[in-house]
Amino acid sequence: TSVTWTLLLFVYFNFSEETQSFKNVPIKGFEPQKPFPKKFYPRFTRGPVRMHEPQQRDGRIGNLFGNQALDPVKGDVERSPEMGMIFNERDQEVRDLGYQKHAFNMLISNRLGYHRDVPDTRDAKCKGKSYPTDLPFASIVICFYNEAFSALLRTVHGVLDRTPAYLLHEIILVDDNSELADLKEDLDEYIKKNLPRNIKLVRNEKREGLIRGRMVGASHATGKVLVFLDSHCEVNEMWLQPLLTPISEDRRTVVCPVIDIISADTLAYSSSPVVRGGFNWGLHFKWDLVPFSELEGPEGATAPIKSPTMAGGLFAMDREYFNQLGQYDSGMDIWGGENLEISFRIWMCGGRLFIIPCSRVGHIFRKRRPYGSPGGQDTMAHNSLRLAHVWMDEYKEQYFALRPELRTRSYGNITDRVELRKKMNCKSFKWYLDNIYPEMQISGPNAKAQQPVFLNRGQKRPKILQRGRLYHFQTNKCLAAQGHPSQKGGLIVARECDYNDQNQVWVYNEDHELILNNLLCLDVSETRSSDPPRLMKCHGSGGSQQWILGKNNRLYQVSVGQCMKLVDPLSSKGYVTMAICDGSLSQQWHLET
Ligand code: LR7
Ligand code: MN
Repeated sequence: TSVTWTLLLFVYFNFSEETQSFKNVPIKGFEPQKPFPKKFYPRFTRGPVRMHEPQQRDGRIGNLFGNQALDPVKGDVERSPEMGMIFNERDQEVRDLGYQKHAFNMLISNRLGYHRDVPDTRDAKCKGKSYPTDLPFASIVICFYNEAFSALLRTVHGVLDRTPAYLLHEIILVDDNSELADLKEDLDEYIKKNLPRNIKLVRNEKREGLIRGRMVGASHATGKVLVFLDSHCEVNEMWLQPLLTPISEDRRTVVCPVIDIISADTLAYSSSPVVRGGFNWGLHFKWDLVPFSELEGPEGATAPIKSPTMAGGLFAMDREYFNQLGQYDSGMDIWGGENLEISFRIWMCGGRLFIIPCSRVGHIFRKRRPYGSPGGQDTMAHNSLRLAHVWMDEYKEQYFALRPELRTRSYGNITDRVELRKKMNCKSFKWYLDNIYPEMQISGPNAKAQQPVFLNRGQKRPKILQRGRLYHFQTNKCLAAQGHPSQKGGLIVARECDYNDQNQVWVYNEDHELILNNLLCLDVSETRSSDPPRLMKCHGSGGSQQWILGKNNRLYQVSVGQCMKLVDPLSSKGYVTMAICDGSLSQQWHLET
């Protein structure tokens, strides 16, 4: 580790000067912009882009970092806080359109390019482990619908960069009838020109959804083991061998990596705690803490963890076993439910499901799903109904108790799936609950409520770095709440500084939050970078509440990529807005302690 860190620091310091001088280039180009093309999805650069190699600035990829060597963990807010800086209208367009279509910061994703190193988040004990060399070959299936081009390509290149070539039988990309022009027009050419021959692209003629989409992918696969990934993932060091090993020992073992978090706002990659999969009676997947009994044993924190369910997107399974076990329920549409269905089926029909702590894969966690189903149906309800009727026996009543309106809803024909269950002699749902998920409680008048456990970075309180007034140089005013400082959604304004007013006291902490009077966080709109900042409940997940007190006294917002500006220095209203950082006086603030 220390070697890696020295290296990182070396690279960082070596290029930080260059970074500075380069960052000035777009700023001085404040001349009127050329009209930008209709298509905001930047195309790929011609030719392969190799790791740490300067990315070509050919005017198409919109990469302002041009000749700067790539920071190995670019996207990390601590290391390059201004990765999402907006320099012109086009950047803003890319950012806003990205949030609209993909619910993450596409501007940063594009600037990262198709290669980046990710921090090795494995437990130190994993690094000393060795794995057999004669492991089964893997076919990786990645199904996508309207994915951001750069996120998809980073998923593919991440696999190519961090998987031993001899284990990688093929990657099968399944385009689920995407509409985005670059996916339709440029992807074939990119694959042909830049990727090895074992990267294949299959196109669905109509939208099938991720469940039938994965079945299509699996039907084209010829490797021994299937590995499914979402189209916005980045695999970590040594991710595949720990997954293949337990499968090679017992083909009825299905395994999931630990899913690390890639921030939707900053694309920063961070470690997840080791948790396991559960569900609630609404048939939603949830994360549970791992019981101590599972963490015991000689291997300690690195041993596979028995998991009642999987999240759904990232897992590996023997291909023949996948077929034998009934693939997926092809009557399920678009999104939802298939993850619990396959989990129940694995356990009830003689298989096992584990989370492998030494295998880590990052996934972009968005705050909303950016697409619907073609007819606007609630496919999650449809799919959950099917799985309840096939697998849950009398316990489906628990679901209906929560969703009484679904009791009479039709769910299509399930005879094939019921047959399958009979043919394989699968155990009862009661057996599953008793033996695999005894923590699950049957709700009733006396049942305790289950405490949901969410994936987050723990409950630690961020350390306070500074406390004081946010002073505007040009006007000698201070930043304060327009109305009451505890009013959620309230605007902020610059007004006469009052040194006795607690409502002008801001706290700046190590999570880069700005908290007014210990109450609310300064926040910006996710989808529209032109909206003024507001006071909101602190959510602790960065992005819209991350601020950097940068050079030239600027107050920079990480996910919007702009600086706080006083709209009209002469007006007594004191309105503020987010604007392209230009170093002007109206954008200069100082946190006075
Ligand atoms: O119609 C569609 N066609 C597709 O090909 C809809 C989606 N897709 C693709 C999509 O582009 C993506 O690559 O299918 C993949 C999964 O869709 P997401 O990323 O919108 O799903 P999600 O990450 O929001 O949801 C989780 O639950 C889903 C339930 O159906 C799937 O099982 C997802 O794979 C799953 N994702 C994960 O498990 C990653 C970790 C998330 C957690 C917790
Ligand atoms: Mn996903």
